Amino acid sequence: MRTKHQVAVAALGAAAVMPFVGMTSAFAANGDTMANLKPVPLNDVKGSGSAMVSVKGNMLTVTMAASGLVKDQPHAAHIHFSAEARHECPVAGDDAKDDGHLNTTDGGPAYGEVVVSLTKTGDTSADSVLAVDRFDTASGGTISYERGSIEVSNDVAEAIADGKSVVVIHGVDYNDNGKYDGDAKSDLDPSLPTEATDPALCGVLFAAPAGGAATGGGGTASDTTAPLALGGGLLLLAMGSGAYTFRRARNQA
Ligand SMILES: [Cu+2]
Repeated sequence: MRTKHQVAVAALGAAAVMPFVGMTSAFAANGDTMANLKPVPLNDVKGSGSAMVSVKGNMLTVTMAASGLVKDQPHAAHIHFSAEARHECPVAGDDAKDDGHLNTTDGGPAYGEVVVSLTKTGDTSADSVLAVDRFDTASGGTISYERGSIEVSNDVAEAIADGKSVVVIHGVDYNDNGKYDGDAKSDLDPSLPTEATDPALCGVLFAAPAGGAATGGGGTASDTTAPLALGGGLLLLAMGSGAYTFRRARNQA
């Protein structure tokens, strides 16, 4: 049973915390988001993966796991967002040139511009969009990525927390010879083959359910949870037990 003294301390504690909470929400976004990474249509990708982005003010912590990528080749990876974009992954109908593949530009109307470069070291801004020496090279076709203290603008932080941003991992292998080559040049950098920069995996970062994502293992088994189980071992470890249910994932192409 509580004494009057204990009640007073509890009340004081709440009073001290509440102005801080109000201040935080007034200036910045907060929240956890999750993306189920699936193959981009038309690009001959069979991999899968998952990503979690935690937003605290202007700072992001990103955890990402993927498998089935072109082995031992640099894979540029970004968070994309533009206010005018659809906040979706591209569909086959986005193939503007009708050349049978979706390059990075084709996906623009769906996912927008690069707002964060998921480099392993150094700069994480859009300036590092093709900093190939600082992206994961997918040893054995697998990426296990984790990085904190990624600073973004207020607008980007809010967009991510609101479920409007998209994670894209680039790098495909149309002729299936284990490397980036071919005559078609990248739409981003003509010195690179288009295989090096075409989008491979994509997923919208949806807001995780309020109060945390853990459902105690009661999540519904479906095709949307299978890739997470395959590719997201590291991620699940980071999140603790329980499975996310991607309520809107089925709407993605
Ligand atoms: Cu990208």
